[in-house]
Amino acid sequence: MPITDALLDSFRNARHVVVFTGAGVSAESGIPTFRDALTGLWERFDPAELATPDAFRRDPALVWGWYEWRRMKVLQAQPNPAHLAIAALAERVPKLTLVTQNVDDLHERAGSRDVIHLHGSLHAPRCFACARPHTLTETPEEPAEGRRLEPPRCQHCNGLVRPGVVWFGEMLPEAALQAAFDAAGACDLLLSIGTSGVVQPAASIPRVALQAGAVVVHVNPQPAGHDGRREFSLTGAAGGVLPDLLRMLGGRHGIIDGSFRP
Ligand code: BV8
Ligand code: ZN
Repeated sequence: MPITDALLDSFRNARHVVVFTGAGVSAESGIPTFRDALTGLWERFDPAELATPDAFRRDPALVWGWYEWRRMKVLQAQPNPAHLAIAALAERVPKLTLVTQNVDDLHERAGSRDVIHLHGSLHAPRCFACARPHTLTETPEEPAEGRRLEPPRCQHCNGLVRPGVVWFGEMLPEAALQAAFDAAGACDLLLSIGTSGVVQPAASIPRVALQAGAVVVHVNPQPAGHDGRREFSLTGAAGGVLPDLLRMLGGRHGIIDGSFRP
């Protein structure tokens, strides 16, 4: 569906916008989504299997190797025009709350502030036993196809260090989840970008906004919900659709050839 004047008006009149992102917003930075089949050492695994406390107990080196491989990919990646457009949009609207399911830091590296990470971060490892934070000194140099890698040990209790992400079957950080639901319930417009809307409770956030009377706009190459009244589906890659949206919103800020021109 094209970006209509009615939709642009909804953006212009919005006092509070929530931007809710999934793996698709980082796809154009070369970060595989969860839909993309795993490769190399992990190709025979389902991500939802690997991203569990049981998988880590069973084979810590397999799981730690996977996360260090992902952390390496993220450190080698750059924010893409979608991340930049979201950071620019925050300057264009009175209030913007950015909620992400992603464990990368590409939103922050694009200039977004106060990003709510529902599922944790690749850059916040902690001890699996005593939960104390652990500082990773070296930059991961993982072979392209990945490898098993023994997790480091906790300096305090010698426990195994685990990635600072929320695994399946684990509770989400209470404050982040509450802040996300509060924002969804109070916003005028929610932009849902690059998510398949499968993983709960995060996947309920767009519906909370819709039920609270907000306009919901999905950005995804895969068509999503669309009733033409308060729910819209902009089908396309976020790195193309979002700069277009910002350009059409016009005014001071614009994204020119991928880099933000103040
Ligand atoms: C919990 C961190 C309480 C780790 C992640 C209710 C019903 C059914 C099941 C459940 C339920 N409640 C809870 C569950 C269980 C489970 C769940 O939801 N399972 C699913 C599989 C059904 N939820 C949990 O376990 C949650 N915890 O409920 O705790 C509890 C506790 C104890 C006992 C009982 C209850 C914890 C869930 C969090 C798991 N951790 N990530 C890591 O990263 O390794 S989830 C992870 O997967 C991501 O963070 C993200 O949330 C999800 C992947 O989804 P997306 O981001 O949407 O990505 P995906 O690849 O799927 O899709 C990409 C999309 O982008 C596609 O649509 C594609 O078309 C699009 N796209 C592609 N390119 C582009 C694009 N879009 C735009 N531009 C492009 N260029
Ligand atoms: Zn410890």
